[in-house]
Amino acid sequence: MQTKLDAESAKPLYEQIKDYILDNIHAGVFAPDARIPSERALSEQFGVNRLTVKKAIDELTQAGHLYVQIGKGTYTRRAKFDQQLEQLTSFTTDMSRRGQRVSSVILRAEILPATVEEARILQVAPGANLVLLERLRLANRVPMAIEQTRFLASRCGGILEGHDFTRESLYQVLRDDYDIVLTHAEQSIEARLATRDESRLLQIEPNGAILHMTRLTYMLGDFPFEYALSAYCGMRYKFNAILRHL
Ligand code: 16G
Repeated sequence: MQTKLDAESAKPLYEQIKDYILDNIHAGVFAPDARIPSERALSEQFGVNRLTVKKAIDELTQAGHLYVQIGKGTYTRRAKFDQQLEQLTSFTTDMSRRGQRVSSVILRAEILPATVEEARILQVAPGANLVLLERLRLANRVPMAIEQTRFLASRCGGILEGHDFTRESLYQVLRDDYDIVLTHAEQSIEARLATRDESRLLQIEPNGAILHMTRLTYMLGDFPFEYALSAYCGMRYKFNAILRHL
């Protein structure tokens, strides 16, 4: 691993410092969520101007490899969760597969009449009862996403009273207790900035990156059942798909 800078190299010094930091992250020398040496320490170590180090750190921060905790220092960012897009899975399944402990904070749980738009999407009459469940989803206590889901109350009476969604999986309850078999979903992903509340709940910087997902999930018989709007933390997720040639 590079420990000295090469003043003769065509590569600018700040780029060489970036390489040094990235190499240390990849080699595990700078562990995830660990503080890296300060600007001053790095500038002394390499015998360069502090501004050179600052430029390297700023660019790595912008690219999502590092984050700054004001008054504390600069830390390495944990690798993103890779998620396949082809499978219809629940948050609990996705995270459990990775050995993460799932928990949720309930933000809203109530029965509400469908608006005209919701009724159109879920193919029910306007005013039909929908369960609204909004949760902050955590993996090993780290906030990952805010999910707001609406689904047909007529199919699953008493679901909010009978279950503790701070720890239970909605998809599992639907399957085990209500015989609801979810078959497929249409999902879109858009980029946007976090609102103030989202930044606070997800513990990300103000205006942090959000991957906004809209999911319409169908049950057996091809009936729309769930309409979910989710705000996933852009810095903690990466979505993958396999593309086949036409
Ligand atoms: C997923 C779904 C969400 C669903 C939830 C159920 C997206 C992108 N994903 O995260 O629609 O309500 O799983 O999770 O919206 P659970 O079974 O763990 O409660």
